Amino acid sequence: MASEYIPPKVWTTDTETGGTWASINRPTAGARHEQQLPVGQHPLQLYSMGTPNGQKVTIMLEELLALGVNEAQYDAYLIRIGDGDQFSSGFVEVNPNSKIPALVDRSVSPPVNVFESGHILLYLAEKFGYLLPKDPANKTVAMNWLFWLQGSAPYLGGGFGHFYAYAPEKFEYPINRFTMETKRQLDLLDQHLAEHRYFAGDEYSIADIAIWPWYGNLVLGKLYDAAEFLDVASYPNLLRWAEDISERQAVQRGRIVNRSWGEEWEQVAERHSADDIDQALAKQPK
Ligand SMILES: N[C@@H](CCC(=O)N[C@@H](CS)C(=O)NCC(=O)O)C(=O)O
Repeated sequence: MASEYIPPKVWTTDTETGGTWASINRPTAGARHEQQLPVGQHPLQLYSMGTPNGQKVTIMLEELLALGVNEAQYDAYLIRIGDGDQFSSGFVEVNPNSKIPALVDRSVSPPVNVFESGHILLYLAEKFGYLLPKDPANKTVAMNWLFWLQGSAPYLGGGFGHFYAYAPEKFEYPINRFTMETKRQLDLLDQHLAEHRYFAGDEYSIADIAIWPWYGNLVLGKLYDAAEFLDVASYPNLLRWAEDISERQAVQRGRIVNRSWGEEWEQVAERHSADDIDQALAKQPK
């Protein structure tokens, strides 16, 4: 299998890579334009988009609200990453890595900036004292799987998803490589869930909230349209867990916040009160 491409001595940015997302990629970090972020009335300000990484945080916030934590009220503003909103000066001040989700906790003075979705889950779990096991052994298990997700999802998203769904052509080598790894991950999750109801045992936790938007959506056919290709029926325990979690009200609410695609009823571009989500869900076809 000969490749025509011979890497130059020094890579430069003038190569047209093509594919979805290519137009926003640059080899430099930092703000590209001046614009401040909007600020709403609630203690927590979320700047995000309803991708799997964004869904983690909105599901977490909806779970906290369902538990009666009123201090978890939040304003969620849509950051359109395809339009480069993550490169505004305001966003970069909150997250210098220019990736959604980013959270500002304005209940404390000075306000605290939190980035990296896994860290946002941990920050909220610790702040409010929910969704992270109290027992040290179970907490360790939850943290194992939370860190696992943060390290593993990029192979699913940046690897498999990119080459299967977004790349300008279907290249066999990377699709094989990342399908192999994705199926290994699915088998790992399936084996763990054969023995446990949730990732940290009997207790639903931030580990499940982190993993579901990626691997739950994937096996339910809601990510990359790849359920058949990956033969997801061969992971019955993972499917059972994914379906179980998708029935949670907070998951049904959180997954549609900051969403700008899909069915019209499920696009809650911004969330400022529970009513924004209630109104969308009321339009859901029965
Ligand atoms: N490790 C980060 C990953 C965040 C991430 O990759 N966000 C994507 C959307 S899912 C993004 O903002 N991409 C915009 C860009 O790369 O310019 C996290 O978990 O928060």
